[in-house]
Amino acid sequence: ASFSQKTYAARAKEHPHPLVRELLSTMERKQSNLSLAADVATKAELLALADLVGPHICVLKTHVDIIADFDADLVAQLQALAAKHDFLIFEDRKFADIGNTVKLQYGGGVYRIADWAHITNCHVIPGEGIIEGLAEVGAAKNRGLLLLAEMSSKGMLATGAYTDRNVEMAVRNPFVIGFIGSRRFTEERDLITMTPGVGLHAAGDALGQQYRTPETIVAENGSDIIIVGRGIYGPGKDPVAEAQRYRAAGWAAYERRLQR
Ligand code: 6AU
Repeated sequence: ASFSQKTYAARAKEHPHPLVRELLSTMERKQSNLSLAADVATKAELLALADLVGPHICVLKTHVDIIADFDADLVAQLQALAAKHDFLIFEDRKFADIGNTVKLQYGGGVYRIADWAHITNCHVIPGEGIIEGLAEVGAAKNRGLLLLAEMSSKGMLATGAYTDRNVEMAVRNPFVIGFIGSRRFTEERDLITMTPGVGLHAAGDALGQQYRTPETIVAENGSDIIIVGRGIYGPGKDPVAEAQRYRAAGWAAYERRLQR
């Protein structure tokens, strides 16, 4: 059977990568395939949002370079919240340089991403060396990498042969745990898909973002995790109520997929 037809619990038991076992069992335990995209501008806002929404998510997705007052204490506090609420941390860094440079960007600099982010992601535009460079830093720390096989935005160029090359590279690199994209891409090994551009509130934004529903993404396309940002914390929204709504919608779509 397709991995999409198996429960997260069954996949957690069989998965060769310890980080993915942890991720899938967290999803099962919390009955959540929801990741929050916390694109807020300050440390206080990020911590407050993570504490409020934490009980409802499996993964907190950050863009730490947006945070005006980033410091090491933010990382310590995020790790404490991850332990308190039982979620993993995904720094959405979208590395895109040669292997030697991304190694330095991932392990060092101001953010020291590999020290605290369970998951990060990259574009494979430079070729396979980017994966090898990131793996040199992250593999020993039990981290995992997602490849941007597709994007959610209007006019994006990650299509066709480019997407196929992402899938080939993912299959042969054990540091890669899956994809950013709109669907399940392969049955070669149990690579996960996390999908951004999920919303029940709008069709898109003024800058090219496009939204699809949890039903389309999880039940029909076989993706594993929905990533939701402004649909949860946007203007006038109650983040806890919206997180509960997206979590319920994502989980219902997963249950419908298992019935198919
Ligand atoms: O729900 P939104 O539109 O408020 O936020 C979507 C989030 C943002 C983007 O940086 C990110 O998802 N994203 C990504 C990721 C996760 O890599 C890829 C993509 O194709 N589209 C996209 O929106 O934090």
